[in-house]
Amino acid sequence: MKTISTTLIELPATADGRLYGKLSDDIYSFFRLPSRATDLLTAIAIKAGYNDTIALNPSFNKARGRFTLPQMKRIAASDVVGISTITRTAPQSYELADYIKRANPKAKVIIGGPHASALPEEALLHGDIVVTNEGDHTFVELLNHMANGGDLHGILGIAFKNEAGEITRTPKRSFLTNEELSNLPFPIYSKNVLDGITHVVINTSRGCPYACEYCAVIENFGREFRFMDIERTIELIQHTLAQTRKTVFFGDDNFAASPKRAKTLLEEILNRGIKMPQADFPDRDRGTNAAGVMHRDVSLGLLFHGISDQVA
Ligand code: B12
Ligand code: SF4
Repeated sequence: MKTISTTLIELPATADGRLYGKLSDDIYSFFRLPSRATDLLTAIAIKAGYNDTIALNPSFNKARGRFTLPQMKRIAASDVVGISTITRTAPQSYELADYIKRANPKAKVIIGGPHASALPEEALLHGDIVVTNEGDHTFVELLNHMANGGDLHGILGIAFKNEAGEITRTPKRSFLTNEELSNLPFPIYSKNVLDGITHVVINTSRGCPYACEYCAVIENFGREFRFMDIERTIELIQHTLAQTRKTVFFGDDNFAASPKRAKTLLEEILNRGIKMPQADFPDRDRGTNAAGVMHRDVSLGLLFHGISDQVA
């Protein structure tokens, strides 16, 4: 197997959408969170044997939002550069992809995330391959492809340009099952990230059974609510808290989509005496008093209620 050097990047939001533009100054500036996908994808690549994989998040550099010289060198020497996008960070991500293609033409630029998933044709104007929807398995298959060769047509859930320059989309990949979610490795955070964050994000489930028409979650992660088993979730919480005592932000699409599971999880946190630093997360309570247990007993605070709560 060929050794591959892989660098994963998520860029911060900027006021003008430029790569090195002024960083956005909004409510999210109060919270400094790790990247959504890159620390998890790094762990997944390393578990698959691609040890030379790192995630860069320039938000945590001294010059916030700007790459350091060693990071620029790393990007310029990488075989694969993966960029994670939401709509808010897409323009600067494309600017970065164009820069990488000029500075390091041999690198394969892979773009993923909710924005590229929704508009793969747009992302392919800048990257070589777009990963749509969940990338956990797709990313490993792409790295296998880079290492061993093979036919991209056999990899589900991607878009790329064929030799004639035409855009090819392979069939969608099934969403991860509960068991597959439970078997994912835990995200690997660099010291830079652990030192820089104000909150750490823990995701215990994916998908949402509702269907608010403006929401990208359903398109990206599906309507079937999938979740890690309780034991694995507790392990993830303990593993994360052993690295940092920063406040936990549960980033699940809909943490309490199964109120019963939410309550069981909270009770397990209590029963095992896990001391949670004060935390925030979205909730859909539906009469189970999960929110009450959170506030009163597990000392979790600040729920993020979606607008959907008023309209659903
Ligand atoms: C938690 C969360 C937040 C948190 C914290 C984010 C964080 N750093 O963790 C907070 C509250 C801060 C937040 C803020 C915002 N958010 Co938000 N957020 C989420 C949520 C619920 C989970 C994110 C997450 O951790 N996902 C888990 C990771 C693993 O999933 P992922 O990033 O999609 O990655 C997977 C795939 O996409 C793919 N992938 C992703 N990148 C890459 C890259 C490569 C190379 C590959 C191969 C694969 C790949 O593989 C991954 C594993 O399967 C998502 C919903 C969702 N389901 O994603 C919305 C979501 C991402 N947010 C969204 C939005 C709109 C915002 C805001 C712009 C809100 C606003 N209107 O101001 C802000 C932006 C703030 C900012 N400065 O960036 C939208 C984005 C839609 C879009 N068009 O891009 C989403 C999808 C929700 C929605 N309702 O539609 N958000
Ligand atoms: S309840 Fe929330 S996550 Fe679910 S579809 Fe509506 S806005 Fe999206």
